[in-house]
Amino acid sequence: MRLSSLCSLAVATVTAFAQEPASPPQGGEQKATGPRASWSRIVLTADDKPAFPQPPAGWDARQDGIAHGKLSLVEYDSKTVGTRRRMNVYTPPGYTTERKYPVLYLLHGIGGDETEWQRIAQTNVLLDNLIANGKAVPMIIVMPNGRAQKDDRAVGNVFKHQAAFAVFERDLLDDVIPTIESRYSTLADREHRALAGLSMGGGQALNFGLGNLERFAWVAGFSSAPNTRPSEQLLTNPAAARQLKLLWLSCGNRDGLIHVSQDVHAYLKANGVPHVWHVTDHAHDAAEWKQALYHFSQRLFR
Ligand code: FER
Repeated sequence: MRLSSLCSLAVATVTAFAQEPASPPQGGEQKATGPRASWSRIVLTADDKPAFPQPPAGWDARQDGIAHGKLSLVEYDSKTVGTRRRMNVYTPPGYTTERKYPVLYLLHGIGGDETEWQRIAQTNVLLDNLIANGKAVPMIIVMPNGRAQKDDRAVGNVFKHQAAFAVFERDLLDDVIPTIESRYSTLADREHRALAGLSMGGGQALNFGLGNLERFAWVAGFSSAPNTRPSEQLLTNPAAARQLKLLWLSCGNRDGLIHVSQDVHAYLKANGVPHVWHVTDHAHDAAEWKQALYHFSQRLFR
């Protein structure tokens, strides 16, 4: 599926299949402990502003005069799903087994798969440019398929795949990460392992990252979807989040899901948990996620 059509598809699908209210609920009024509302009226607060400037010219253009990393579609046997699954892996320019690299696990949205990040953000181009300019640490980026079910293609009513997005916690921890750490030259400790995602993948990254602080020291939700656990369940012990090197929330101010991230930001702020809250003028779209990855990846593993 083309991501450019995801937003309208998601809205249409929610209306058609998920029995969401025909008129959106009032933003900011949903209870933090109940299931999260879906697309809602946008109510912005004074905190909802950019933490970073717009990327400079050329940031997303392929440059010929620099060293390039490599993309590989990697197969692995998933004990969790009982099938052979695929992930897209970026290795940085000059990747060598004589060094060990930190790893960013980067998760897609509800209509995506292991190819989505590459298609919408040209992950390799962004990272090649940042690494060439010394703005990002050379890292491996793993883009798995977050729909942990036997047929993991993004076809049909993708909102029916929500349970599989939760099952993916086991696939990630028990299958994906061990596969990567056995086949690549990695720094295999929490301080060199990051988890981020967009929308449905943002919810996964927050749920799994904050639920497994002993595994991840860098956690980011981009435009996180309503699969994000209510804040009190997401982070039962706010003091424990101080072990994180970076906790990141970002969203576009034209995104009807911004209430999800606003709730988490408010909870973190009320509990004194350090985090980034980066709000741009984008909607629930690729432009938002691309610049989020650009800014987030520069702050990783430092
Ligand atoms: C929802 C609306 C949107 C939802 C998920 C999404 C789980 C995900 C959107 C995306 O990944 O782009 O109500 O519920």
